[in-house]
Amino acid sequence: MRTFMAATAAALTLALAPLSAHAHDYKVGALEIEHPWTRATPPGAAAGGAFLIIVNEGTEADTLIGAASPVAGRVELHTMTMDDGVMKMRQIKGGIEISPGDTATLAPGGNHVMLMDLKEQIVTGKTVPLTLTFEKAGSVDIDLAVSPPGAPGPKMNGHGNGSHGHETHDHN
Ligand SMILES: [Cu+2]
Repeated sequence: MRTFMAATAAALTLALAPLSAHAHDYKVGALEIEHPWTRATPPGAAAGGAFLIIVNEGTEADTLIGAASPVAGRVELHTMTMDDGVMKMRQIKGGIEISPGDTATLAPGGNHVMLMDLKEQIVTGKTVPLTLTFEKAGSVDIDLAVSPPGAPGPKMNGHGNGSHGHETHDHN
């Protein structure tokens, strides 16, 4: 009976998987991760930005403290600032805090996750695994959807943004 129940549960999980993949949202603790995406890279590119929305539905602040991906030698949290009219990126020390009820938007031109020392080319239409680690909620494995090179936003309705590209700057 136990085996039968387990098998049924597994079958149900499989049946539901395409639905959750389509929604492309993830949950860890009180945090909701929405629309994670990245851009296709040219062959030999050293780095690429990854973007997502984090909604804190809980009653305590939490902080995105790190990330990792099998396609990257290391993953950093970055912010972009204007310096003498030039966009510059720098690493965010101490992570990205999300207050209760708040939304952190990681998007081109602003805070983002940076995949550094890329081990493989990121190809349009595939997905890239990424593990996010939060101070309180712990870790969650997500898949980044891959948009074409230079895409201003994830490939979906109503979520485009007019920010400038992120593909031209240099990390070396
Ligand atoms: Cu960056």
